[in-house]
Amino acid sequence: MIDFYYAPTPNGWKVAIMLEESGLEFTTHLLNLAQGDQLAPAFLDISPNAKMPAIVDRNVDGDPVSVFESGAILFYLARKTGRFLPGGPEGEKETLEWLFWQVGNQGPMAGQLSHFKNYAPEGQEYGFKRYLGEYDRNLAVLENRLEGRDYILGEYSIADMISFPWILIAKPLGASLEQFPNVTAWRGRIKERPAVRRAVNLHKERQNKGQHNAQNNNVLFNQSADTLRRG
Ligand SMILES: N[C@@H](CCC(=O)N[C@@H](CS)C(=O)NCC(=O)O)C(=O)O
Repeated sequence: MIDFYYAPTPNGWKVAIMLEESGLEFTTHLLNLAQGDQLAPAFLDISPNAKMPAIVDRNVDGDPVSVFESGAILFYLARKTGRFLPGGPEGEKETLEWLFWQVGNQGPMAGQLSHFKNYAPEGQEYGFKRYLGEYDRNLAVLENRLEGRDYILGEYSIADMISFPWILIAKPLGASLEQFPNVTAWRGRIKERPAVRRAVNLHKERQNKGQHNAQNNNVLFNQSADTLRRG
């Protein structure tokens, strides 16, 4: 059994997709990020960056194994199941390149774009434009990579699972996929997978639809070092 610490956001979907695709048994622990569940000491022991997704794998010989950061979790689960991870040293190297690309580039830029589009106080045009440009730049990287390929590594893999969620919601982020036909076709192929649909619907009713924002929530939106160094 795997304990899955989750909230219904693109970063949460990445791991939900892998768990659904691989058929591993899991229990979902729904975090209320707006209320600060991610700051609870017991959760920090699992995820010291105070963010979900995170897992605790109890189906192991010996002590349970905790993993935080979506890229590390997907890699761990792909290794555990022997699935969605292209083989050989070259396959593993390319998988790591695209996992790191996502968590170091596409993810943070899309996250900031989402912040300026959905949660920042009015009048932050520069921030919105900067991150829209960066989001688009990463779309171009993906568009080029998908030229002549159905999936990022040729076959469907954890590299697609990690990159798909922030592309799924391009429109609500204020971006357009019009200039990116390869990305549009890839997004369509992944979106129709039953496991992906189940993952994206996991606790959909608990999504933040703008009710918590930078002006009314100081737990999720106005953090500083003090957030993690109290007491
Ligand atoms: N690099 C991390 C990003 C995870 C992340 O940003 N999670 C957000 C939700 S989408 C979170 O838990 N936020 C809580 C907070 O910032 O306090 C990953 O890919 O796992």
